[in-house]
Amino acid sequence: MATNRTFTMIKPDAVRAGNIGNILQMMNEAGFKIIAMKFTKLTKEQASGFYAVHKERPFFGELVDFMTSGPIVAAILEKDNAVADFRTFIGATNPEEAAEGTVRAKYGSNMGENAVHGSDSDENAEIESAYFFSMLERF
Ligand code: FUP
Repeated sequence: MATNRTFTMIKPDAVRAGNIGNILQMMNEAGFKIIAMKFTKLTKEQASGFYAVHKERPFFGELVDFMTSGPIVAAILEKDNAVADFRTFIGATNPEEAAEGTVRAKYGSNMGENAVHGSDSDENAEIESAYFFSMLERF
């Protein structure tokens, strides 16, 4: 069963480049409704915890350094088939392989600095949402 919510972050590269507004507008136009939102900066500990699944990968240190290099926007989004539709909407992890018109094709720079995060399963969408937002912060 596909749930109707996913979790996203606008990553430090996109925030630094001034693209928060453009990306939120794209999300809005694609039919994603904001349920919760936070502008914050991850600590090393928080970024390491969020990406714990990758901790043995060679790029882990670089990933944590990048994700803590500046503020991010975290949000929970709602739409039918949210997880799969949002993955299509943001495009492939590597912006060079991302389909034209996707967020990563437009605003991503490379495999690491790829502008946005999107949950890869319903289960992870809830785990990642709970990492940032209590039930009282969800509307
Ligand atoms: P995605 O689900 O598209 O965010 O991609 P992954 O979960 O595979 O990777 C999480 C993050 O790790 C990516 F956003 C970027 C980073 N990454 C690298 O820097 N190098 C890699 O080879 C793979 C991922």
